[in-house]
Amino acid sequence: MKVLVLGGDGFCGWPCAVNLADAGHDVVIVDNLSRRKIDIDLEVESLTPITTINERLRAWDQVGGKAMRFVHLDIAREYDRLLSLLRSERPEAVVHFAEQRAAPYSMKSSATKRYTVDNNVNGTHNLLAAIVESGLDVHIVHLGTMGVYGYGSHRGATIPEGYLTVEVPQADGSRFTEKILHPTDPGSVYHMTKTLDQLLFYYYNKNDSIRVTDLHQGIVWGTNTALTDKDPRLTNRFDYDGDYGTVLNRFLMQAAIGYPLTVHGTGGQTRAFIHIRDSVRCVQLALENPPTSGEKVKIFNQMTESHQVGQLAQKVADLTGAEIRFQANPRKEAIENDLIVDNRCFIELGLQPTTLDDGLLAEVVDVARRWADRCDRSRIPCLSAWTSRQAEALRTHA
Ligand code: NAD
Ligand code: USQ
Repeated sequence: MKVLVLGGDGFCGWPCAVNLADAGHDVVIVDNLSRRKIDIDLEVESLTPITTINERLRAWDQVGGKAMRFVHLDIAREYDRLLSLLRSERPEAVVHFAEQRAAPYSMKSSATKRYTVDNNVNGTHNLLAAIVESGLDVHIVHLGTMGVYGYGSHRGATIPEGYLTVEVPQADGSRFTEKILHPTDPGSVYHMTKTLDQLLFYYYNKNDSIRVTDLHQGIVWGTNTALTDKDPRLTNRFDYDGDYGTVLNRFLMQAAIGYPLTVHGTGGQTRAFIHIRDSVRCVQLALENPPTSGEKVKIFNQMTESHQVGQLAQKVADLTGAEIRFQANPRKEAIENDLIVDNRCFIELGLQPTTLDDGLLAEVVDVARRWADRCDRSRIPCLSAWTSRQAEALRTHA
């Protein structure tokens, strides 16, 4: 099928695009390369050396992959070009990765808060409005986040896949049940944009019957897939810095270079995780199992396991001998939370979860060791504070 991959030059998007091309789909990558520009602005680089998008595509051709095309376009700001692209390509599906995805970056300043909201909300809305204006029947597969549910106390309840069945008491003592979107509880401006995306999908699905699958993805770890490993020019990015690096990849990279593992607070935070290989597989499964016409937004929890941050650090320390260092938490977040997640949709579609114990942790440490000399240690600390109170705690405990 013809698929536009919005944000196909990014960490999740690039391995997904090559996987879809490898599966025989006709892939057009759409990206404004803003992620590469943010690296320049922050004066940091992917730990792994990544080639330009055009070099990636040439390499993909040379290893015999089904050719992909690239369109440089900003989906949040170039509405008319986005509409023309839809009209000329007539895709059956659009996979939407094209958002500013780092919580710490979104909390750096009012400028990055505003950029994150403008970019993410406008981008998603432009896509929806353009699909309606084009008159095409396009299935949107969107990368959302587990963070929409929030990490407060779920009081031991299992988080369902998007919808919650509630019982509403009436004044006369009777009750009725209803299936509603699970209440949202964002923990950063970035996570808030994903909760706004959810409402945009809900509305356009109701009003215009747009078919949407929203993937509530956990923290992605790992770096390459079998396909991006085929040639060094296809190598995926590896973010390790305090703004874009995510917790498990950071711990593995810190262990590789002999930097104490940076646990925020007590390490009691529990989060959902998924390996990049499973992330890529889930997107393909979602694409190939679209909602039917008139079906409400499909929501899948795209995660395979939950772990406490402190326990992850201990696991990495046991594997590598790394030291653990507890730090003042730059985020305003619960000290500890439970997280039990229903992920049956993907399991029923055939996903075979990759788990932390599969030797893949060691593989990431090896990748990080290979590129250790590219690491700028001064960029490891997380300095983006959620409020002035957290900023003060960071200064006091520095
Ligand atoms: P990334 O920053 O590496 O990739 C995003 C890509 O989108 C970049 O190439 C960027 O240049 C592009 N982009 C951003 N705004 C754009 C715009 N307006 N127009 C065109 N292109 C634009 O991020 P990622 O880690 O690949 O994440 C992709 C998606 O998956 C995001 O929506 C993110 O919220 C979601 N997600 C990521 C993770 C994770 O752990 N990385 C976990 C859960 C969900
Ligand atoms: N943390 C540490 N030490 C670190 C880095 C982080 O203890 O060095 C802690 C944070 O305080 C937080 C947890 O680890 O409690 C997760 O942080 P993270 O940066 O790994 O993940 P997060 O900010 O939630 O964002 C990432 C992606 C985002 C995606 C989200 C999925 O950047 O795009 O939406 O994971 S989820 O966490 O399920 O919401």
